[in-house]
Amino acid sequence: MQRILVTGGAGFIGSAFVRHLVQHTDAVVTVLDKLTYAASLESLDGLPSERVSLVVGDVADQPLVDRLVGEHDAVVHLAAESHNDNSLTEPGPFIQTNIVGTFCVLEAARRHGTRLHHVSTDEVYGDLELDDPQRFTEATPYNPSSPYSAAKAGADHLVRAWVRSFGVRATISSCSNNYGPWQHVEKFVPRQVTNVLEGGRPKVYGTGANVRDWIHVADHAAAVWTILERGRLGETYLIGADGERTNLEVVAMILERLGRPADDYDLVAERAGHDLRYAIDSTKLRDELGWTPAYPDFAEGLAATIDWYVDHRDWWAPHKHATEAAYALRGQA
Ligand code: NAD
Ligand code: TDX
Repeated sequence: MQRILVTGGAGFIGSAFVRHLVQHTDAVVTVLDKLTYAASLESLDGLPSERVSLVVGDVADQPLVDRLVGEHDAVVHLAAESHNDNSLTEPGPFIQTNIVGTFCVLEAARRHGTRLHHVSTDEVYGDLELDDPQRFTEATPYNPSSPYSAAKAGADHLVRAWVRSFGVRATISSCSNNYGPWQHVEKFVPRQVTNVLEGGRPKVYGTGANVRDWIHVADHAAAVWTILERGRLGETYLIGADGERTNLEVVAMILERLGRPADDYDLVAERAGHDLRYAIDSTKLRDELGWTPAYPDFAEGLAATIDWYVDHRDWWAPHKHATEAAYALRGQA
């Protein structure tokens, strides 16, 4: 039996990881989460209280993090400000949580000798040309574009330095774009689905030619557990499910599923510094650790996710108005 501390465990991916731990392991889990606007306690509803407990607090609160890390066998660190558009409006919280928060986790892991897995993103590598035959690998140089991805890159560099300089027992994973249930309506897929469900239209930045490499959140969660269990210390693993689609292709799939015409969307203002394309080569994770996605068919996973949003209006509707108001202020509504 392992005691695992999950920072950001009330968020979209963190809660999927906690559900994975409850369903597939005998770990006892503590969630440390500040419960920002992005958190959802409903995503943890129904989990057994003898297996999962919640501490409401800040990952940048060093004494709190030090105590909690000392009480656990492993830390999986997901707590972050996660939305690029917010980082362009107000970068401060991204520096504080993503960099200072990771520093606090690292110092605690160093002091207590606790195993750490740090959850990062493919965005640290910057972007690729649309026609580039290459995909990101673990050897791709860091080249982040936005305050969000630069803060995540900064955190990754701290983890690598703490591994090398202090022998902290850590692994890093960088995953591509996640989709699935419980994702906040600010993100691309939920925003477009709920726009349609509210009688509006999808809002696509720029030309919509940008490519993202989609993976179901349950596959990301399973991959993180695989790396925590069997990953080599000090290594980075890229997580992806070969799900490259242009934004317009995804919008077309959403419109079709919801019975709307294919051209029923709006092109809106471009995102500043908008990365063109992300694409993950996850050969290392697959060959070395034997991970494969359980949701290899993006169309199928997306359809199930759309249906989930149709069925969970009570969950997302209270957040929709404020989210769209923020987009309107940026000229992206
Ligand atoms: P999210 O925004 O849905 O959840 C983040 C969680 O962290 C929330 O519950 C929030 O309350 C919590 N949090 C924020 N600041 C905190 C703080 N200071 N102290 C404690 N808790 C805090 O994000 P997500 O999409 O679930 O992403 C989780 C992690 O995965 C992040 O580190 C992100 O960079 C990474 N990631 C996300 C994606 C993706 O597609 N969403 C892809 C690759 C990597
Ligand atoms: O309304 C929109 N219209 C639009 O065209 C929104 C919200 C997004 N977009 C575009 C921007 C991107 O090309 O869709 C794509 C996906 O956008 P986001 O959902 O904001 O994701 P992205 O910026 O790619 O970052 C995501 O994947 C990597 C997560 O939010 C990050 O946390 C993760 O690290």
